[in-house]
Amino acid sequence: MALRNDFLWGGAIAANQVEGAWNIDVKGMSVADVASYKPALDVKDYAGHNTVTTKMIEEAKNDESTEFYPKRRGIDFYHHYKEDIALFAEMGFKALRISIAWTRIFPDGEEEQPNSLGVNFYKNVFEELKKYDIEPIVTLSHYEMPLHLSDKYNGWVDRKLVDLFVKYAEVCFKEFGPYVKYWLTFNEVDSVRRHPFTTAGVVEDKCKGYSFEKAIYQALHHQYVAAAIATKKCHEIIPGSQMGCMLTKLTTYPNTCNPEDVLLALESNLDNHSHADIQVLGEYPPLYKTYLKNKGILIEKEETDDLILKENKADYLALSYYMSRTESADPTKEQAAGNTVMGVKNPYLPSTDWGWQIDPVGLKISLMELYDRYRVPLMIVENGMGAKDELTSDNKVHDSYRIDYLREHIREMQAAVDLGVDLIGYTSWAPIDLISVSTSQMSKRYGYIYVDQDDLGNGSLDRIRKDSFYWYKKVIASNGAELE
Ligand code: BGP
Repeated sequence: MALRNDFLWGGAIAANQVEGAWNIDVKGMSVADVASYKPALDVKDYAGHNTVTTKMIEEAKNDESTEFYPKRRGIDFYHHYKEDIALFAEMGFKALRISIAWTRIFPDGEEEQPNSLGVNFYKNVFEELKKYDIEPIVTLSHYEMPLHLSDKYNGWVDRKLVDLFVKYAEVCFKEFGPYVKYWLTFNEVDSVRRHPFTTAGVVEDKCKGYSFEKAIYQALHHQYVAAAIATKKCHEIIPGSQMGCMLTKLTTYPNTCNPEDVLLALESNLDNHSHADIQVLGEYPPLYKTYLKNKGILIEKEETDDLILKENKADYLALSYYMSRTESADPTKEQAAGNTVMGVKNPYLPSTDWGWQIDPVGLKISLMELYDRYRVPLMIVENGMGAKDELTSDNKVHDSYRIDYLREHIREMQAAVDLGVDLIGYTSWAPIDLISVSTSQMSKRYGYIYVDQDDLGNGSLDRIRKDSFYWYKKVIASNGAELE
């Protein structure tokens, strides 16, 4: 079985990691603008490094530099978007996943009227994509909410955020509806649990009268409700639109057939799926409800919340997939890193330079699992390999390791489609080098296009085609048939 003829091949980027221009054209500060450079991030301790305090935020606000806050400069897509989109078009992209920076539309999140300069910027980007027939896939919130809403309300803990987000979403639907059919609400909504500040603006030392843990689950609930209301508005405002939800697919294996290992893996997978259950199936799963109850966490809900979730399910399920993880009941087992998660080292899998375990078959397993469970179209909206690239003296990047990674994942993706999985697209992360979410490094490169910039922001910002650029071009032209 071949991939569908209208298969959405392309790439995915996020505003906070590419745009730069953090303080111009009336843009407000976002949570990403205070994310510091962490070159020595210990991949064995992601959790510790995700702690964000009010003091750290205040320090960042008083520091104008972009050197230690690299997401402020990104790769200056704000001024290079025409050049970058032309390169994506040269590769034959059918789709580009981008996100809208909420702070360009509502700088503080609470203004009465949207910022026309921000609206115009995205209209220009969409016009440019249209020129090349590239379908935009747009995420409304990708780790870039207004910092003001974190400061004032402790982010999504406050119900007020639901209304503010819906207002922002409505502006996007009205302004960009003529260009955009495919939407996503929250990037990796499950990540509120792993990095609550980045995803939901929640700061531990601001939790007064409630626990940090309660704050996290409350924030998640508000995001689910906001996503459901946004889905309804999207359908009303843009006929024929498709609203997806997005999950970090963290497929977990048992380390052995010891039932204790199997149970741990099951719990981890159920936990991961619970976020999609709420958004695609429209309700909190029973086991998840009991889990929260046993933890003593009572989520504050409005009377109509359950109905809102039930009536406004996601049209499709988008996922990011980078690695798999393994669980063991034996605490002495060696650990391995992953996408802001840890797990037991899997002896069958190699790892990237950042210690993420490479598992193409895991992608096939993930797609089978998700399609069997949800029966809605799936879209892979992130998959890729962060690596240290070397630019040769004649301006080439021979990134055969990246080609190998992507080839094997695409192969397994096709194998899942052969088995009957309904897959509508694949946008790899990321088609162009950008600033890493977890470490804010530039040197963790994902692109088919090399960007001449180092970790401290030195460089010409020139765009250079890597070997993988030519390879991906052939993959798209052959609709996935030519992978070698
Ligand atoms: C995903 C995020 C992306 C992206 C990617 C790679 O979870 O949605 O924004 O950055 O991870 O992570 P990193 O940048 O830390 O390598």
